[in-house]
Amino acid sequence: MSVEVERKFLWHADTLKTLEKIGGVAVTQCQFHDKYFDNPQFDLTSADTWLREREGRWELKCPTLFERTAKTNVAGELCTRYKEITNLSEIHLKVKEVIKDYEDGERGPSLQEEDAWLQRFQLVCFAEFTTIRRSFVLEEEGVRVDLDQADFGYSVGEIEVLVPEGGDVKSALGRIERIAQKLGLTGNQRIRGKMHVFLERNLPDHYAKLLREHVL
Ligand code: V4E
Repeated sequence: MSVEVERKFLWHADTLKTLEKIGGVAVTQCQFHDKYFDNPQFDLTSADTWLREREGRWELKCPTLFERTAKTNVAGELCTRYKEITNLSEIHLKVKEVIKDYEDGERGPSLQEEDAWLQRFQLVCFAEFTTIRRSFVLEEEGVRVDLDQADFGYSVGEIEVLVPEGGDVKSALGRIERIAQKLGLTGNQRIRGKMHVFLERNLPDHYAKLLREHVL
């Protein structure tokens, strides 16, 4: 488990030149398809828990304690801090913790089989899209910058640092802030991610509920 500290921003053609000027090294350009899963009651996303399959790998993001309180307590916090879980057994445990109502082990299918665990928690895909991502590293600061273009017509950038469990989040925030300044980012509002825009366009009622409940 690690903590992903991240600041999103809106990028444009000039961002590529600026990144080069400030020492960003282009590392990859790739394309990936994400499928996000939840049960019909949206228990996971209502708990700000994001389960996805990216190119055959399962990943789950859930808020750190700071993130759970930041929305109401810390005005102007531009960075998000989410735990990132990639170990399948840990993902199962987290899903079980959030979804209380599921088929128990004796009656339900085994967690080991992929389709079976989705069935057991009634998980179905509610969002899927493809992203083209250009990634850069700023070696001096140990920061990565991703420039994403989603296939439904939304582009967003991210300055991010992956902090190992128990690592120095404060230092990550400082490094992100320095890169944000070098990129000339202004504004004191969090920038919306791809999922925000996808939900707003495709599942507006659920999006409105998540906004109302301060999940997003
Ligand atoms: C954590 C989260 C969601 C899951 C998608 O996470 P995100 O980092 O936005 O996607 P992506 O494709 O860049 O993943 P990566 O490749 O970096 O692992 S959907 C909503 N959230 C919470 C959230 C939030 N409340 N506010 C902001 C600004 N971002 C994310």
